[in-house]
Amino acid sequence: MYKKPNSDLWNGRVDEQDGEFGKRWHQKIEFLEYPYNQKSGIAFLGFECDEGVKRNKGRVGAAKGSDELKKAMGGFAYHQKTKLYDCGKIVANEDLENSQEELALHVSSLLKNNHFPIVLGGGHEVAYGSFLGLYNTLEKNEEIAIINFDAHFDLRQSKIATSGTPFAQISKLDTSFNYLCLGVSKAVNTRVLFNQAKALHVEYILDTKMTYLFIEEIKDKLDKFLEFKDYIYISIDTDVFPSYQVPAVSAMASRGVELNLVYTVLEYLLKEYKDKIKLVDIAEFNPKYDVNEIGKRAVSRLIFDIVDFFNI
Ligand SMILES: [Mn+2]
Repeated sequence: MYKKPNSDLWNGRVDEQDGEFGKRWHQKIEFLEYPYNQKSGIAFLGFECDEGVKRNKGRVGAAKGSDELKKAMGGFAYHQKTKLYDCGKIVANEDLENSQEELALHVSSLLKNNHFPIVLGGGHEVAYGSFLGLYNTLEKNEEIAIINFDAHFDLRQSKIATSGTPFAQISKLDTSFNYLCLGVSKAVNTRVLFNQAKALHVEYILDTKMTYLFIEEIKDKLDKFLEFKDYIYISIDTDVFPSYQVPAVSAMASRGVELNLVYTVLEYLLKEYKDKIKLVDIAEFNPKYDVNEIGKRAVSRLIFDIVDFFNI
């Protein structure tokens, strides 16, 4: 079910004497409703969903993630030139498959109106809906590259959709499957999942190799992976980060990939491949398990940084 944007989520300090240059996001955010036909901008769309994590037998609570992130972003200083829109949210129900289709419809509409969607989950089941939204706008023979920052492949074979199946679902669509997973943990993905990744020609870098020591190898891998691809979809599962940086997730990573490294990789992608990147989503941020707002601040700051690259 679609819910219109809620202005109550956007609050922050007001420096009245400083005029336009003293403004913060809560003063600049505009509210845009489906079907989103206004001047293009960065479009935050929530996917309020616990159903995927519930079906995957994880710790639920990520449904509240999108509203909490919007609340956290209100206080950011506005440096951007681009318009910022809160586009409301899709509230999922027990019919997850249907809710993913509904999300896809909204993402397609944002893309057709030349917005840059940043979809805020929800569990990682958000990824199937996000991808489907982009996929449904494609002309024939166009290739989407998926870059997923995640401790897990999320390639589990299952009759029903869960937070552990989105990329397996995508691999079954009638398009080539180009998937690079950054930060995979050997400790939490079984050999079945590694075999599944191999069978689907999935590329990956282990969490142990996602450090600054390997930054050139990481960039090389990205360049090779992105050759001949038309569009890029970036998914960020916040359980890729070390638990001390983002404790607010269903499945905490004991090792994880540092926020700063993810920032550097995103900076590289957004500088080198900006025109191809069509869509970003943030998954698995679960405020229920946050500690003193550490996770909320880290994840919202990452969104700030992504938005900030659009100044260039
Ligand atoms: Mn995931």
